[in-house]
Amino acid sequence: MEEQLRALQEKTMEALDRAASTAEIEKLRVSVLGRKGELTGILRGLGALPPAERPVAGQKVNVVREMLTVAMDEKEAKLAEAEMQARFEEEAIDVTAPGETLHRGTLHPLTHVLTQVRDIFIGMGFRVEEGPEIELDHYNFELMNMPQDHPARDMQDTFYINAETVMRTHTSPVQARTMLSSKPPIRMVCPGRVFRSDDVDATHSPVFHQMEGLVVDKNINFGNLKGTLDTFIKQFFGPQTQTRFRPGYFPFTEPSAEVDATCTACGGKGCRICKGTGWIEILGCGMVHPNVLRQCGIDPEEYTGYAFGVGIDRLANIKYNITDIRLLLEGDARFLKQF
Ligand code: 2NL
Repeated sequence: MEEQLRALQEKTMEALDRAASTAEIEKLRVSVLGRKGELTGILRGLGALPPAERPVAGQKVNVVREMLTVAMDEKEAKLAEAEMQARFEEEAIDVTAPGETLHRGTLHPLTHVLTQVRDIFIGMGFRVEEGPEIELDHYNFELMNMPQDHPARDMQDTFYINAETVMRTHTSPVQARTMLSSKPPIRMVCPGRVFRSDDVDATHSPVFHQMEGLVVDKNINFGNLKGTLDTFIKQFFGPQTQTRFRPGYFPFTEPSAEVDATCTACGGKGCRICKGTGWIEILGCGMVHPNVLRQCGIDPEEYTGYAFGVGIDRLANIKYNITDIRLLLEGDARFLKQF
């Protein structure tokens, strides 16, 4: 029995020496000290000894059990420490490593310009109104002083949905609806997408963006129009910008004017951008035609008004020196990232 015991002790110590992980030690613990382990087997075997020898033998087994337990505990503690260190190293995060660059989204240049323009007019007391992109011919043309046979209708190539329905060619119908549904004073701007049957090139697109403005009240005159648009242009392009009003023609205004600003590239001296003139055309405007007021339910004897229309795509092109309208409408991230 003693021989058996010594052999087991030696074998176990050697195995313990070789053990390289806590898992191995756990296995060893079960196979030697466990309920069905070898040492327990020896202890059970004591039943075969004469009763007088049993206590001494039992004590010897217990001494070995004690000794092996301590040895296993110590080695296990050491290995557990090493295993934890290894895990720390493996799972360590290098907080000084450079991060992955995340690309931040930006406002689309059209959104940016529209927001600026809108805010300038809100600052002057205008309300912002929106309306449908699919419109009745009646609102888009008829009420705007362009009846069926009006030559001005040929000026615009219109997408017709059916005989009486069109894709709006300007945002004027939004203003017609406002005049029909409310009383003066009216002071409003209406931004939105408009549609014309144009082929795409650097300066044309079948979809583009417009903002129109309308003021109707008693005693509104051309001076009010000039002051408002001059203020808008100076706020948008900078206080050094000059404006000039040239006579123009629109069927829905009389008199009508085109408004130029001093060239944003050369400041008015003349350059390639303004074709040497020093001026860039910004928008169209005029006093609302009496026919338009009357058809929209407003008495032109009592009230007068002015209106204007500005292309948002064009404003963005001028502001950012963009020479091709397609860049604004195609959503190429390499272009848009710059804003
Ligand atoms: C342009 C010119 C213009 C208007 C739009 C308008 C609207 C109503 C009554 C009268 Cl309800 N006029 N709008 C007036 C003059 C010019 O737009 O070149 N836009 C890009």
